[in-house]
Amino acid sequence: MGIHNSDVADAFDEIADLLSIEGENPFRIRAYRRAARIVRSLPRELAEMHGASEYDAIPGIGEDLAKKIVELIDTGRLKALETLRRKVPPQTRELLGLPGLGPVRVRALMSELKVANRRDLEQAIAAGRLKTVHGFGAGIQSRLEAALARREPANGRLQRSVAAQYAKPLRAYLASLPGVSRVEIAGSYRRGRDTVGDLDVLVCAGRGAKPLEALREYADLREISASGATKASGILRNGLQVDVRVVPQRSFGAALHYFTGSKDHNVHTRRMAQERGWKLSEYGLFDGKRQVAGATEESVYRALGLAFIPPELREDRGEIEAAARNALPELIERTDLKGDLHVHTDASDGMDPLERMVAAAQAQKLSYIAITDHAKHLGIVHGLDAERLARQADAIDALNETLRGFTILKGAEVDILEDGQLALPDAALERLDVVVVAVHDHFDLPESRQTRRILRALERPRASVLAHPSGRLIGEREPYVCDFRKIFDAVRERGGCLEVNGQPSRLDLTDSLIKAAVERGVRLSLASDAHSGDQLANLDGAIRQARRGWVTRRNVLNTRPVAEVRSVLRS
Ligand code: DGT
Ligand code: CA
Ligand code: CA
Repeated sequence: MGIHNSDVADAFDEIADLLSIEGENPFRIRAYRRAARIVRSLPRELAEMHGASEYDAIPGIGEDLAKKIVELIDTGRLKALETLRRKVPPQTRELLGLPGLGPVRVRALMSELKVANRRDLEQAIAAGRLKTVHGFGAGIQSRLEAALARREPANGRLQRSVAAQYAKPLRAYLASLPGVSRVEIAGSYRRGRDTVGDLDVLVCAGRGAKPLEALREYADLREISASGATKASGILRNGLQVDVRVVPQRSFGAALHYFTGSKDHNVHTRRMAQERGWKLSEYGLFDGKRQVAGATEESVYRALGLAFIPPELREDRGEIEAAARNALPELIERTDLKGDLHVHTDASDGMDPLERMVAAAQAQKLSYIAITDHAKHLGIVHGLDAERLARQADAIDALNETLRGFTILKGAEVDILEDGQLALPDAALERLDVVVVAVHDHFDLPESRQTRRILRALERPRASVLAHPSGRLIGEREPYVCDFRKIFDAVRERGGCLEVNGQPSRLDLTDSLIKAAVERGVRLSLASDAHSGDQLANLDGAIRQARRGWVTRRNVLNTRPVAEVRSVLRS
């Protein structure tokens, strides 16, 4: 209990930011960033592993970082970070979030104008002092003014995967308490949204049980903000709000339904109850004083004449009408996936060698993966040129000879250049089974140019999967703007695939775009984009997002056997 992986990752990211403001060695900074990324997406809790030697064995975590992880987990503190914070205060670090402000500029603001926080910056702009600093033109100044005036949204939503690191142990803790028979995390978390605003926790407990008292003792809890007989609210150590409600068995299903939401879904189901002269609330479905249903969610839906609606669909986007006609889609499940068409190795920016990625895929019960390392291009670290790609293909052919019941597909992830050309010539791609194409720069082109660029890339004979199609990074980068209808049509007509990227910070094809794509007959590839064996677990996130987009196994190429995948992508 105590330190979660996301805390370690946050600490490393903070160190990287502070070192960069200090103008430290870029290799050290990159090592921290890389470690933060690895740790954040590690499926196992570091605190449950066995200390320095095991951390050291994680690719990307060296001896020094392993020691820091031990220090943080054992003491809850990190001396190196505290020393840095004395030099660069947190408010100064926050300046890095403003448009155009990288570490170099923040350092210049500190040293030349003594600007250490937003207020200082506002005053410097108002006093006209900013233009005296080298590198601060009129353009950046007006962008900064606009951002400061907006007071920045800091919208406070957390990646679901980060919330999960807190939700899972909290659930286990509450479930272990005496008298507690069931615990569910409801709300947007249960609906599988890519981000959550807070956690809504339901505890089923009998009379005499005191789970809310035990909640106060919970190590991850920073403070209790409100507490009553059946409900408490608190803030977890990472700032995430939790609402915990204690519910008796006979109401548990109704409460689970109510607090799972969404609000729109609830409003619609409550109206259906009213049309029958009943009342639906978090306590149950009632005909006057008589309880009609409510011990289980199934009983609530059944009484309303509806098939059970999976939580991912509960957004009032037609699921209630479909449930009434018994015509809900048979949503895809993780076990439907036979392969993964977007996987990296240490040949480019991955952590694990080919053999280890294969072993990890076999452990995930997959029967094929496509190795899609980055092709060489400006700004891509260790990208493969045609020569290295050919050698990797040879290695894959050789390894395939030794494998039974598993196939490695040859592939590459190729940049779509600004003009729609690909970063490698067609000839270099000829031998590959899967060519994943993606935008990695020039995110801010106007809509028509961005669309044209992607359409041009899709015309190339070997381009088969459009990867992370919107480019957003949750909380970091907005999606690029393009005409998705045109892109969907192009992908369908060419017989290619649109990717649902399962990286927890990406999931950039939103649920509604997925639904629109499927309705237009576009085939999907659900991909982990794994950069280490562990990250094949990203497929779970892709599944969740796809389910929210009404996806069935028939919409997804990598539910098909490898021979079919090959022939589809070849034709
Ligand atoms: P979040 O936390 O912003 O990611 O989204 P949710 O959906 O978890 O929303 P939250 O935490 O405000 O409330 C949890 C559920 O409680 C919500 O999905 C539906 C239900 N709920 C909350 N407020 C209302 C309301 O005013 N009317 C109805 N019918 N249901 C509500
Ligand atoms: Ca919530
Ligand atoms: Ca809530």
